Amino acid sequence: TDIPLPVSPTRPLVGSLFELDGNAPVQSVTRLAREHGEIFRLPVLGKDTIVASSQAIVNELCDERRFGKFIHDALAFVRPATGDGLFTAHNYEPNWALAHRVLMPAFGPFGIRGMFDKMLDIARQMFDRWERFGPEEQIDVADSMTRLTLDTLALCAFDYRFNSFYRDHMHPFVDAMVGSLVEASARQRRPAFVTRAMRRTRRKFRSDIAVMHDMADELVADRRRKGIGARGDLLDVMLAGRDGERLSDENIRYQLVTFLIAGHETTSGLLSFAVHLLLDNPAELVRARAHVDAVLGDSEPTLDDLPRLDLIERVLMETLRLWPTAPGFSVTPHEPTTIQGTYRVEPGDDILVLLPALHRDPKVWGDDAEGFRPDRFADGAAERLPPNSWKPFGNGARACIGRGFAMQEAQLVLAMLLQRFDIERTDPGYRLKVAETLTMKPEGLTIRARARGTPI
Ligand code: MNH
Repeated sequence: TDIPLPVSPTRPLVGSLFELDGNAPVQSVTRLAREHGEIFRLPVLGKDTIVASSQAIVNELCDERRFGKFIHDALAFVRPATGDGLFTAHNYEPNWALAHRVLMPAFGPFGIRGMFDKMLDIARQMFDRWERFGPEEQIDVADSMTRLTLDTLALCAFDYRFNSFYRDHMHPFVDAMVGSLVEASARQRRPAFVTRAMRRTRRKFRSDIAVMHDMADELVADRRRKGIGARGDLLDVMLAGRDGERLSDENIRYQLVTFLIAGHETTSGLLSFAVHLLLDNPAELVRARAHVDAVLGDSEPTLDDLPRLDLIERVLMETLRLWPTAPGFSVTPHEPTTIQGTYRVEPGDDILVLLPALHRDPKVWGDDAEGFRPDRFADGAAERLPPNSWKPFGNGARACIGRGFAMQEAQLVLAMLLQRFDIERTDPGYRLKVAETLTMKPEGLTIRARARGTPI
């Protein structure tokens, strides 16, 4: 059954390039998916991506006996920065399994519990600042959350303080990171010969990456000077190794840059979308606030409070359903096979699991798939969903290693926000605009935050 895939309208050579908005590729592909259905072929610049967006199909793709992670272009172009670090390593590269073994325990429940106080440290910095700004200041939510998650990641992972809340301009690492990610993403939509001719752009890309690598190397050198093992953070774990297994200096550099990139943009987007969705759904905001008050009262959250803040966890899960901030991941089959017994695919085919579409599959989520209803995940309801309906953290062995870290941080921060502030939009007519880099974030979302209990 060698049935061709539905093909989206295409032009010679460039394929569907012009149907994709370069600043919003995921949102354009999601619109195309609505037209072309649960699986279709998207040709761009002579390369095809097979786009999958229903639970029935994704459920097959998540069978690791048949399919595994594929390093699609968007990731391949980031490899100059992150090499065979966990995120961008091919399955067959030995450093993936090695780093996975060495790092897993540090990201497990016990490991992240030990990071709670550092998460609290940075959260306090952000909220104290909001409080001192007073209720008239315009707060750019995504900007604030990005400072928070970057500082949290660096403090927890390698005991480094970016001090983003104490500076106007972000740390040079951030400019270098944003610059290199923008260029990596542009390369997907630019023929290789054009990139080869753009000497200045290539030089800038190389120097941005050098800035990030130099910073990683400096962190390692600094730790070696101060002594390995006293802190027990991720950097210690990587430098000390585990059961006689150790990562190379080059690989540690790649992991550091990987954590800095993968570990903050996504969580910052999650927190920003959560704020947006709660403001859009005042009844849910009131409910979430009452829940936080009931669990915490006036006390600052502790580690032991988190399991009892279950509604906050559901708010975050529902936020990730509607706005999965890492909007897709790609797989390829181990052997030639057919999907749904119909669509023929081969090893090396790029099959993209398009999360914003999967997460709104009406067969799973019903007619109100577009609605924000955290109670979809109440009391074990998530386990009763069809398998592989909700995949914001990817799949199987290659799923997100930072899931527990991100959820702990986001739960703490959202609970504190609701506990400490009344928030409102500065622009009541705000319509959601989603900015895309490798990840998605709400753009132009600004709020005013009034410390609760202060007179109006
Ligand atoms: Mn994270 C892999 C989403 C937070 C570090 N992450 C993935 C994948 C998704 C993902 C999806 C799978 C990608 C693929 O298959 O190609 N990650 C998220 C989301 C959040 C997130 C939505 C926050 C919300 N991730 C974090 C944090 C860290 C992190 C925080 C680090 C501290 N993620 C990783 C790493 C991988 C990964 C490392 C690669 C894991 C592997 O392949 O072994």
